[in-house]
Amino acid sequence: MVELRVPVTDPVIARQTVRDDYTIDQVWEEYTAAEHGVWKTLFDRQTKMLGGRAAQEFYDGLEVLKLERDGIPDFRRVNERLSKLTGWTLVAVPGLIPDDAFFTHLANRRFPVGRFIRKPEELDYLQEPDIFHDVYGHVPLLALPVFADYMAAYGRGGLRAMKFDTLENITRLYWYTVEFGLIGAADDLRIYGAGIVSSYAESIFSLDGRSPNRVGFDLERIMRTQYRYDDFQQTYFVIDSFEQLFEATQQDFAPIYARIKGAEDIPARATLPADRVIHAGTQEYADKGGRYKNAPRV
Ligand code: HBI
Ligand code: FE
Repeated sequence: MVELRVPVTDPVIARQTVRDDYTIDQVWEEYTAAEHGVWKTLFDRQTKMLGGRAAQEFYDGLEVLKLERDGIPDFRRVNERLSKLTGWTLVAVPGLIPDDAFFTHLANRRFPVGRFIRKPEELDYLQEPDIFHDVYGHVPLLALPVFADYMAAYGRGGLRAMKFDTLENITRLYWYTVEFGLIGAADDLRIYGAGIVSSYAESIFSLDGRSPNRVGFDLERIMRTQYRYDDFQQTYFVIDSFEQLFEATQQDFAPIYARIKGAEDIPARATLPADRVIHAGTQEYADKGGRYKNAPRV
């Protein structure tokens, strides 16, 4: 039995004994009609709003995994399809879990998903990753082999980073790619980051907003860049392809860590002379004090 870091309001989580690897049972039968209703509302709203904004691979993943509007997915059904495609499975967890447990799951191709779903009165903002963020945001791309490989490599890299004491740097890589990444050419940018595709307001802000920078992907640069934890990002990094992302992990990070240990952090708002700048942001949103809840349209 492990100690949870968060208060548990989901009764199906509260009555369970959490395993040593922080997993619990999903108990899909016990989601209420109201909980399925929240999923439907979010799924419809987000899919309509995304329109053509997300990467094609995201839509392909939704379809091949049969993630639909009808209600909260049953992991047993998703896993039948997902495991055949890329060897990944979903496991239920109570919420945020410790970094080493999280990385160990990823390295073994298990994606930890919060069992609970947000309340109807918190559709737009919540601190913890819930089942809508985790499944709608993260799972479609796990059906894509090259992205599935990237995520597993990230898990291994995370465990290694803990030994190098560079957890902050590897977390930035996850943040600026898996959570908040953009993909494509300057005239056809798309979203692939889970934190964006599962957020109504950030889907618009990240792609069409004047305020944030949009800059070409550079692994070492990203590892040095500070990020916003509780508001829209000030810079989004753009990959050309998922192959580029995976290939960037196929090198020894030790020399990179050695270099960046001596280098200064890069502020979240900065663009550098060496950057491939796609859009130089005005930073007007951040300069006015930000605040996710009062999100502007652009
Ligand atoms: N736990 N359930 C869950 N989901 C996450 O995304 C998560 C986590 N624990 C740690 C963590 N993320 C991050 O610290 C890592 O990306 C570094
Ligand atoms: Fe996430």
